[in-house]
Amino acid sequence: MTNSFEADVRAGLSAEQKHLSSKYFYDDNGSRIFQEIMNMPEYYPTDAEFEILAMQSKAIFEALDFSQPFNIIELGAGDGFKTYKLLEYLVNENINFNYVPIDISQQAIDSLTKRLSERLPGLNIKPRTGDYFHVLKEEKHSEIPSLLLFLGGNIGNYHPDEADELLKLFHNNMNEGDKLLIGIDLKKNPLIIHKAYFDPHGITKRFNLNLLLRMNRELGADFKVDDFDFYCHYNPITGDVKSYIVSLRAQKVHFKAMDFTVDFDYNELIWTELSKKYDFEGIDSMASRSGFEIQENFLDCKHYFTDSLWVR
Ligand code: AVI
Repeated sequence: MTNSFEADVRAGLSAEQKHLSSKYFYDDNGSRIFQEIMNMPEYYPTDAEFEILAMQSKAIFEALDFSQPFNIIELGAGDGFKTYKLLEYLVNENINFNYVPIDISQQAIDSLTKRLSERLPGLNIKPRTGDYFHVLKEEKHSEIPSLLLFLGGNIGNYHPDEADELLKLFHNNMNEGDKLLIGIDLKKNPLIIHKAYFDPHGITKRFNLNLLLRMNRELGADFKVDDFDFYCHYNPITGDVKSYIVSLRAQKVHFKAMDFTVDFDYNELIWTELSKKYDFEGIDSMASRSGFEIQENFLDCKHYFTDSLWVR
């Protein structure tokens, strides 16, 4: 991971428009800060998806129409809180399934496994740690049907071309009849989206600036975090939330471990994240571009978010 981190940092900070990938937000500190984001009242996707899974687990299970046993493979499981209600429903109904959570953070997977084993002792859990691009490829085709979970609106963090590529990769690693439940954040009143990302507590700012601390620690960089700020902007036409780190002065940053120096202009930006919002037309075309058929959309009561069930 460090080698591709190093290469991506070098390429991203050498580019005309500086950029870093938001996948590097999630070291153990970043994963902890993301938990704080999910607990903020302004960050509606967590509550919206929790409501969908709490209120509609039965409908989702029935829509699967799977023989038992089956697998539930969760990509980017995090602390698993969002999935808990679905798992709880299935365990309480004595449904025969294996839960295979995958996450990049060992700490998140450990705490998820511990919590779930305590709270749902009847759950058959087979945790995996790693980059799910790789882990999914490794997962052998199974004889039993699988439901892939890609929840939390993570697809919004991929640029449309990369999203297509990722969904095609899922498609290639699924058997015919397997299903994908994908969480997608919907376009809505721009002020609601703005507040969720430009939060008044400064937690999302900390989430972004943690990337500078990570580069200091892992790549020997000398970023002075106080010399950088955070900015983000929602474009309601395209549905793009774009997040940036802003250099508050002209400055040089040296990466000791990489023999690399970066010059920042006053107010220069590093683009760190895309959090794309979709409408149903956009969801339809994304599904068909990657070879899936949409079976059903499960929405929260405010219609902020959908867990969209796709069939391979
Ligand atoms: C993980 N992902 C879906 C979050 C999002 O909403 O794009 C990450 C995040 N970035 C800022 N706030 C939350």
